[in-house]
Amino acid sequence: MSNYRNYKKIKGVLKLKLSVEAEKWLLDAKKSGGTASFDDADLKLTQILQNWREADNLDIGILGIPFDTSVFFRTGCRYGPDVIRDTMSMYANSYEPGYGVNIKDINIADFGNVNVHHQDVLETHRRVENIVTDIIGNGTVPLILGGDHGLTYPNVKALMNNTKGKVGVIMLDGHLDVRKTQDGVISSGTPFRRLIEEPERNPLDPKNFVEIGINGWLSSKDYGDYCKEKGITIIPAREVHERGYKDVIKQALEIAGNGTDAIWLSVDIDGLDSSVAPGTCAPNPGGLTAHEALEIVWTVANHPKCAGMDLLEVAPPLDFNNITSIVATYLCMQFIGGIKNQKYGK
Ligand SMILES: [Mn+2]
Repeated sequence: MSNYRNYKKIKGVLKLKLSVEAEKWLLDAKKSGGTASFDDADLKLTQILQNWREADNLDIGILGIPFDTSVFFRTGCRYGPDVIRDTMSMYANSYEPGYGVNIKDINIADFGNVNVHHQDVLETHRRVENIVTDIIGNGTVPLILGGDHGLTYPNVKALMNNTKGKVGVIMLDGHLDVRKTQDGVISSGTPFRRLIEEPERNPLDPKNFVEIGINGWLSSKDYGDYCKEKGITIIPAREVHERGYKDVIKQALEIAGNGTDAIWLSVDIDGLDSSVAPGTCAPNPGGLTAHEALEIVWTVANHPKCAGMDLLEVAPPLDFNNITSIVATYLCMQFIGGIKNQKYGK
């Protein structure tokens, strides 16, 4: 006879009860892996996350958008937010010895995921813009986990909604993302043309827009010409490798910060080389190295005008050994640490 049957027979009621020993080794399901520190000197990111509903003010708010309806071919980045969170909860500690930065005292919460409408791109974008506008309106810097790159339109629009003057954008990406809205359909390749052409208030001035990491044979000449005509600054991945990221990021911050009130950082994971970011719709051989991307994110986050970041196109079903979610986690931590350093110092 099983123990279960014995239990019922002895107690006379059917009530779930685990032993003290069994309960001790179970984690809260929402933080799976997160509090599993084997050393009490460790302080994990998940241990400093606050409940946003109870917080007075937040420096940073994490938000997931599990939406990939706008991806052309290989979908899967709708699973990005939750897998990146799981990876963060396992890997992310609160101190970076190289920078000497400790994020222990930053006010940070996870807002969870947007309840998206998988069949309706514009309705999803409306919900996202609404939520992110409110988050920024509370003085919180959003760290947004996508989701497809089309979502950068409502994300940056939310910053525009909160800004009197212009917004500059620094984007890491293998692709130009200035596609036209073909047959009325918004794709993951359209966000930046939309940001330049659609907002009624403070549209993106192409002179404040920098694309870093452009690479490969996946773009069209029409769109290259569009970027040139508009005055968008394109810094191909090979130029970053040859000039060095420090010089590139200095130029990018000057352009995105010139006459603007705020800078948005948009990271498409396919801007990174496919050796470190294979788990995405369009992997990019020859893209930015992990080192270049990590230092660019760190430097932008340290700039006083940096007001938010989105990290897009991580597609766990296309990944190998979680490698893409791990580099995504590192990029997120560079951003969190950079904002901490920007606001409070080390
Ligand atoms: Mn993109």
